[in-house]
Amino acid sequence: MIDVYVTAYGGSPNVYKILLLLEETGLPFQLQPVDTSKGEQFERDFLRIGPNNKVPVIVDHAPVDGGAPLSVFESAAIMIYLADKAGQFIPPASDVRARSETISWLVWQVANLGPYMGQLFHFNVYAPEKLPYAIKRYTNEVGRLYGVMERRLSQQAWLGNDDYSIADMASFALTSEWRRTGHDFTKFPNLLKWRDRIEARPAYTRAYAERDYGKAVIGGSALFEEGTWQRLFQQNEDTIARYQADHKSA
Ligand SMILES: N[C@@H](CCC(=O)N[C@@H](CS)C(=O)NCC(=O)O)C(=O)O
Repeated sequence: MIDVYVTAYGGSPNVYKILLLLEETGLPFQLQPVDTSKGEQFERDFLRIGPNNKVPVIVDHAPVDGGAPLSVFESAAIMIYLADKAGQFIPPASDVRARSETISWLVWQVANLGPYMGQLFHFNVYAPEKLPYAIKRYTNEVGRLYGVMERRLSQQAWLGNDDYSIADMASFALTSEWRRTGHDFTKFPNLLKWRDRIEARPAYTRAYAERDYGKAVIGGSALFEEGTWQRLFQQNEDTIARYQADHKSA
């Protein structure tokens, strides 16, 4: 059994990446909600498995070496671990070219599309002041990144190599947010066709619509509630110590 630590209020693209993969592979898993709006990601027990105080994190209770439960944090690392375990959606180590292409496009997502979209939403939606320079800067950069995907997908069906892989799942999971970025998608026809192909897969429906996680509050107006906004968007180097001092048992 694999425990998957997820946001309690649903809606996290980084969590959906993992659910998409698990639903495709059929590996047994169960969700462990972490209420990041209340600060549960700062608790000692969680930090032992998720030292970056973010979800997703997994704990595999039956790792292939037969040893103690094994934890993995960071969505890309989790995807590589699970795909290797299942022997699916990532080329094997012996196929050096296809594997390195797949990992390049996976890392491209976590190093580029994810953080820049995150900043764009922050300045568009969550920032108390509307800063035109920041909004323009991140809108431009996200547009550039859509262009990078569009060029790749005009040359081949999938981002990584010849087959649907963890590289596609990772970038796809950001699609739930695409409607909110304000870009003109008529410029990215191949990207839209790629998205439709993934949405036609039964694993997509299971991950997004059938599980309780998919049915939870999407995006969460909860994020604007008293204290939550500060806990999520005003973190600094003192946050964990302050939280643990205020919650002695944590
Ligand atoms: N680079 C991380 C990003 C994970 C991330 O941003 N997680 C968010 C939810 S989508 C989170 O746990 N936020 C809680 C916090 O920042 O305290 C990954 O790819 O796994």
